[in-house]
Amino acid sequence: MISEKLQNAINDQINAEMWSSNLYLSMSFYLQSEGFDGFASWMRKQSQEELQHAYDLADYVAKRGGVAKVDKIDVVPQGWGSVLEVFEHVYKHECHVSELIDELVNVASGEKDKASQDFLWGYVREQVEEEATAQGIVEKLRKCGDGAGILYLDEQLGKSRA
Ligand code: OFO
Repeated sequence: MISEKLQNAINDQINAEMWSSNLYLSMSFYLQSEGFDGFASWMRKQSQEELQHAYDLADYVAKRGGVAKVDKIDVVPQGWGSVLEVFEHVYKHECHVSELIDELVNVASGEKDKASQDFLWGYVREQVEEEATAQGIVEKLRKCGDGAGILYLDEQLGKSRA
């Protein structure tokens, strides 16, 4: 059975994942409005992925005898200056999420809950991927500058499964 302290900490993370989902949806709408359909579609998949993270955390809490909770989600930013700015923001945000997940592992460890630590390591590994992916896109965008390369990247990301 999960401790109340860890249950509450995971519930906070569920809220954070839902906030991330809204952030990426907001970015997707911005990219779409700028005519970058590929980037917009990639970002929408990211938004769905974040929601899935929230569902998985909730299922885990329930499986361990706790109660998952839906809370109020704060407003997310909207409108960025450029595609590069959007992806720099994604990278910064994923680094922040990594810190939240690390802290969650610390709580699970403080509660001596081995099963939860094991479950949460999956999220730690996922964050390594998410940071690297965002950083990779930022680097490519920096190389593109304002040139036509950005249209190629838009097309490529639109085809990728995120
Ligand atoms: Fe982008 O990360 Fe969720 O956890």
